[in-house]
Amino acid sequence: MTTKELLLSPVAEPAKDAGDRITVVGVGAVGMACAFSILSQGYSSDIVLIDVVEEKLKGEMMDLQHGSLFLRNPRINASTDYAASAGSKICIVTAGARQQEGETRLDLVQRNTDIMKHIIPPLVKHSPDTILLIVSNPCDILCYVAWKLSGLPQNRVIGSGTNLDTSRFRFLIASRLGIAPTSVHAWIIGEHGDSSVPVWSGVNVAGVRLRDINPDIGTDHDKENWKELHEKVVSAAYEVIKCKGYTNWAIGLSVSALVYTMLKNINGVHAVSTYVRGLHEGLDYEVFLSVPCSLGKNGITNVMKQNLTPSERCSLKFSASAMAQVQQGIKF
Ligand code: 6V0
Repeated sequence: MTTKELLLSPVAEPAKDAGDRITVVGVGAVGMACAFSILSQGYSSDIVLIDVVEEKLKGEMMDLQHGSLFLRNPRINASTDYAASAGSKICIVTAGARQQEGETRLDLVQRNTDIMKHIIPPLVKHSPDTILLIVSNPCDILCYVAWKLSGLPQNRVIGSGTNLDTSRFRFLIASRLGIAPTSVHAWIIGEHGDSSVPVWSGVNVAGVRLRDINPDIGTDHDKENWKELHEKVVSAAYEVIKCKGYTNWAIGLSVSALVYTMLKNINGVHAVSTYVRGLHEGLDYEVFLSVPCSLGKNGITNVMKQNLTPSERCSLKFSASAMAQVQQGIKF
């Protein structure tokens, strides 16, 4: 008899898994920040890493496994074979090229569409009931691409979208006011990128709308120039990339927050990229853009119809037409 047989007296077969498997495709700076964020906060006990670079995959898997004692005894696997991802509740896609200094997110579109063609079909084959959470850029357009490639319903193809931009926005407003970011209620919607839309008309603290006390807030006429905070949100990624080469921690944390609300069926409201055709007046394009959505086990359960001002609606429409134009040039 082996030591194991001498020690353990079997009673029943252990269950195959814990039912909270999350797959992360792409073990670059962003994928690993997502995985680390999910694991360190104990949101899932079963993480699978997928990439095409075998050595890197093995190194990342081993490095995380060696921290198991300080996590909550999660199961951490890695493979180049998508069969390892079977039965995933959520598949987070972070694989692909990233912006180099001076490049916009839209510059990446065809390169990353081609990569999606290798990733989405096998993911869905092994996890037909999964929720796809697209993080690779340009996030909104790749979400549309993933929706087309996967054949999944709209509620189960989600882009991390402006959840991150919203966090940046709330942080910047909070810093100016000297209060906590969680106490500032503000939304960035539209493209996760240069044409994102700050919903200044709804920014409030404790129910006090800042526009009621400063009617010019967010406009060119505002003497206090709050508008610059949105400009800082738009330039944030460019600035971080200039300083350290890539962004990863904030996106990792924002993705893990989405995973938490879906896996635990919380129905929390986040700005994520979803199919928006017909949602607001003038949104006549078949595109994915971020709007506040409630998220649960079935993915997107509701879309919040915000009371946008005519100028906010116009900006959102501009975002949509920009996405539609880029989509026309995609080769599937
Ligand atoms: P990275 O560090 O270069 O990692 C990319 C990873 O993808 C590498 O490990 C590659 O080996 C892997 N990869 C490439 N092709 C495939 C494939 N066919 N199958 C599986 N794996 C593959 O990039 P980084 O992690 O910094 O960025 C990844 C993506 O996230 C880029 O498109 C970024 O632009 C995007 N980001 C999106 C953000 C968002 O808010 N949505 C934020 C930051 C970055």
